[in-house]
Amino acid sequence: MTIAGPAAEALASLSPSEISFLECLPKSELHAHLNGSISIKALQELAQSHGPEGDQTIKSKISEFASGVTLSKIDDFFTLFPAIYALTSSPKPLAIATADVLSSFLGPVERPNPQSYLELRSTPRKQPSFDGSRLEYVQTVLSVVELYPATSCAFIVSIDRRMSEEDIKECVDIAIQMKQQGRRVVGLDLCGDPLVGDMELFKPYFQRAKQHGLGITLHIAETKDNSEHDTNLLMSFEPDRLGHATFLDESSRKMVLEKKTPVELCLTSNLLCKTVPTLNDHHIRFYLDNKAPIVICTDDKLPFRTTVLGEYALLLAKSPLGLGLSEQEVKEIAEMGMQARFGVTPSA
Ligand code: 6MZ
Repeated sequence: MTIAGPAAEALASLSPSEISFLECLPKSELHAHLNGSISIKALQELAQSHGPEGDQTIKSKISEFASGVTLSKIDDFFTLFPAIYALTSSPKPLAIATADVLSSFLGPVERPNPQSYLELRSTPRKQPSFDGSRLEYVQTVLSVVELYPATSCAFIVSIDRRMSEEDIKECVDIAIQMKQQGRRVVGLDLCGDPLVGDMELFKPYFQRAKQHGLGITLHIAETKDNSEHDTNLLMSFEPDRLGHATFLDESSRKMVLEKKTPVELCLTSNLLCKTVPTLNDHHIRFYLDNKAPIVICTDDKLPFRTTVLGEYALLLAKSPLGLGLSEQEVKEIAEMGMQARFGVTPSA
């Protein structure tokens, strides 16, 4: 996976012994979107073998990913996905993409890295963007996830804020059904354009998933335009983890600290989507100051060109390239990530 931008600069500033230290730390990636995490190499291969013939848009989009996307605001981010979806539009290429993402996080399936763990998330698609049903989408991803041991990897079903009630119901039913059949679905996520959708509609479905033992994680307060009403409503879902939580209001922050809800933090993603101006302004400071649980994640390493190691480098590197934390602090953060897994109990 190509690494460039802030994480690469932070990594380049570290000594060989600091890099070896980071390499040996546990890496619990709990916030990675499948279609945002595919490598350039796999996309190129998919474009050759499964892409719409002669489609220049896809080729130019892949070059754009390779040289680094520039986003002027987070809204631009969501326009990146149709080109990727055109390459994962049926079970076979979806399985190839999943295998690529898993091996990039965990190492080869026959010899996964014992220090790495991944809860991969994805939004089940159907016609017209996927040549199959939503159930087939989930089963395809699971068939690859389950090639790895349960101590390495699990799957979270994402629900997009743009979905209709019928779509939400279908996805939640699939997640519950898969869990009941002993398949490796461990949670439900809420994602997508942060300003779309009426969260009241989603609440009973997330409650139902929770009752069935699925972990709940929500993208919350990702932009400054998210209303306090939206955030408070999402907090009433009683999430087990939160994604981003960049603009959490006072009362929600208090609740997060009281409940010790782990927050999935994606440093490079926030910088490149411009929801956080500089690393020193990042809300990670709030959680560190309050000794609250956090997990360091990559979000979408295809456009953000980062890795978990690169994100750890942002913690350790001296300011302004990094946050200047001590090795002991970074180690404790890495261990917190392992504690926040849905799929494996902390004692396992
Ligand atoms: C909100 C995001 C996201 O599900 O097709 N997604 N939603 N905020 C983010 N941070 C910048 N990054 C990715 O992966 C792609 C989908 O994940 C969501 C978007 O809905 C995107 O379409 P899957 O595997």
